[in-house]
Parts: sequence; C-alpha cells; structure tokens
Amino acid sequence: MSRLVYVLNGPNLNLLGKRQPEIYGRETLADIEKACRLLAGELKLDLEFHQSNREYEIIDWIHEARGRAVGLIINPAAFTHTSVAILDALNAYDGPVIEVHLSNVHKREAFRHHSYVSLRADGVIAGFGGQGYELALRRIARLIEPKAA
Ligand code: CA2
Repeated sequence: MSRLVYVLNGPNLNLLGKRQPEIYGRETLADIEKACRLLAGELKLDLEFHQSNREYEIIDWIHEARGRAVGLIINPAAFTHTSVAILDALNAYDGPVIEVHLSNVHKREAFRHHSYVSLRADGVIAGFGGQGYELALRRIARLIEPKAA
C-alpha cells in the first residue's frame, strides 16, 4: 500500500532563510525538507517535496497526488489568500490535507486571516516555523492508521 505524502510549497518560499528571518526564521526550505525526510523515514512515509512560484505547477502536483498519495501537506504561501484554483484542485483530492504556515498568519495583516485552502484542509498549523511541517507529517501518519481519529 502507498505511504506517499506530497509536501507542496508556494511562491517565494525558495527565499526562506535568506530574507525576513524575523518573520520566517533562519531555516531554509532545504533544511525543512531534510527534517521532513528524516521524520518520514521514522514514520515509514515516502515524500514528494516541491516548491514553485507558479500557481499552475502547484495545481498540477495536486492532480498528480490524486490516486497516488495518501496525504498532502501544503503551504500555499500568498496563494492561500487568493487562489480559488488551488482550492478547486484540493477539492478533487480525496486524502487528508494539512495546511501549514510558518508564521502565525492571525497575528499579521488582516488580508492573511482568510484562507481559501482552509475550506478544504482537515487541519491548519500556523506559527510553529519549520516544525509545523513535522507536526503535519505526524498527523498524516496518524490519520492513515486503520481506525484513526
Ligand atoms: O507563514 C507562512 O508560511 C506564509 O504562508 C508565508 C507566505 C505568506 O504570504 C503567507 O501569508 C504566510 C510568504 C512566503 C514568503 O516567504 C519569504 C521568505 C523569505 C523572504 C521573503 C519571503
């Protein structure tokens, strides 16, 4: 049985650790991927980890995950607050979806308080920095256990 999890990252997250460390911390996306791969090994999960600045690429990866991945973790970055297209793609995906934000979006500007993706997400993690991705992986591992709660 597949234990593949997709981890998708939206625009500008390739700059992590290089700018605005006061908001997003000093960890790079490569550091986060490394930590996720280490934990995935412990949880016996396989990972597809991607980042793109292009909305259509994120949508294509969500389509690719259909029938392939047991769960999906997504930090849609600014597309969180704008993208009905990403919401529609997620609505066509059957497995658990966890939305992750590095920063606590609710402590920030009002336009970051609304998320289209939250209308589909089974859980939302915000403000835990890179650790949020690890918590999301643990949650997916729990949700795919038989008789999970
Ligand atoms: O807190 C998060 O993870 C966000 O998804 C990050 C997005 C932001 O638009 C969301 O409201 C919250 C921005 C990602 C941009 O990342 C940068 C990292 C370093 C330097 C510049 C941008």
